[in-house]
Amino acid sequence: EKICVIGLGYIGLPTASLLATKGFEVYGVDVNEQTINMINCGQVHIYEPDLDVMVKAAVQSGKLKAFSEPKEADVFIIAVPTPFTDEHSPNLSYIQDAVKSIAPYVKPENLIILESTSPVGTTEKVGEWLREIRPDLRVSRRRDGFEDKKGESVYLSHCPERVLPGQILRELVENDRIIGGIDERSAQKTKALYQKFVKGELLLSDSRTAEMSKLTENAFRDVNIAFANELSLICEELDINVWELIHLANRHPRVNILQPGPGVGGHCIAVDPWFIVDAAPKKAKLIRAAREVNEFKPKHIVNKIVAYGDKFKKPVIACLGLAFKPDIDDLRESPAVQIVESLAGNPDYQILAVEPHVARLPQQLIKFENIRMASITEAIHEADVVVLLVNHKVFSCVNLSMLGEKIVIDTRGMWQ
Ligand code: SAJ
Repeated sequence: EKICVIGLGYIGLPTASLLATKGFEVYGVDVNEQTINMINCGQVHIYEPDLDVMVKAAVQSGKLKAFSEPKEADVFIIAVPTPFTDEHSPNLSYIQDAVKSIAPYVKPENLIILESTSPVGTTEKVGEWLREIRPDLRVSRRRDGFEDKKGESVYLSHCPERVLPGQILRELVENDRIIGGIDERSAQKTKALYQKFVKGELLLSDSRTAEMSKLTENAFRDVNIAFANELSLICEELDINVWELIHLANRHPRVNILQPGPGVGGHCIAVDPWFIVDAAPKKAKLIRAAREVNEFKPKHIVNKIVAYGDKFKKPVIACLGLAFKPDIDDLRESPAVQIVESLAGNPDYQILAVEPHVARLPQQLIKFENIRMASITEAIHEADVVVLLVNHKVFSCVNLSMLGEKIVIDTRGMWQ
């Protein structure tokens, strides 16, 4: 079977290389020439544990090849980003471009799977877009699948990715998957494919429920983190140690509070709940409030740092961690980066950024002359204020004697 994977990012590339190692002939497609060249040399453009080894094996076996344009295949998997606009509405242009790019190559009996996280109704839109470009094709519709004569249809489903960055290769195989067919036959076809590489259970549903399920999973986590973040703000006012409080409350058999932090980063949890709010603004009150609490948290941390920093004439501020969560190199939508960027707006501040997982500062921080990268020991030695932004394992080596009399703001409760 030939599979064409559109988008070779954090989801598309692991999926493409896994399929290749399972014996499928895989065409990976990406708009970035450099990405294509690197993959065809057996290299990776993103960091994810063990991904380099798998991509190398897949490319060397001849089963994975990267291209800038799709090719004819039996299955098309779309794994492109779904960002949001400034108004918090979903931007489906990447998915629409992916559909346009595969349209000339789609044949009857092909299966199209949308893996990108999508607002409710997107899979149906994919079908509509395809029908507009290729009126000659019979693309399965919601609830009318069985009316199509066998052999005529293009099948369509949504199978949202659910993997956790840092554990992608394991979770890709082990997680249960939701398969939302636009119709029953599309769901069955998709199940038959995923059965060949997924060990977890394959749960069949319709495309709208599958779309909402993915958004719900991330909104659930966001609301739970917001609860912890709100507690941290309340505890600050009431002079209570929030980490101790959560530790104690969690000893109740039915309480399991998550950890507060400097905000919620990454490109999923901070984005997906807005797709629910956008679709049902009057009803999604709690989900919106959670987003607002989590978005306020980085601003609150900045205010706290500034209150201490302003006690010094030209304060040196050590910021430990830039990634959006521990032990990864991913700086996308990171609250730590947002905090550092906001501090750097004050030219009187000298900022020492410590991020052992990346070699250089990200684009949005390079322009500031008052930020430079430093080692843990150098940054702590020189700093007036030490801010722990990410609980990377390496930062647990910092002990109280190293911090001495310095002002310490531990946003993750790591040094409690
Ligand atoms: N965070 C906290 N406190 C916590 C847990 C997390 O502040 O107690 C913060 C993290 O520091 C980070 C953010 O939340 O900034 C998100 O991190 P995460 O580890 O919760 O999730 P992601 O974004 O890496 O991956 C999530 C996962 N979704 C769920 O766990 C429901 C993953 O399974 C999804 O596949 C992924 O989103 C996605 O791509 O949608």
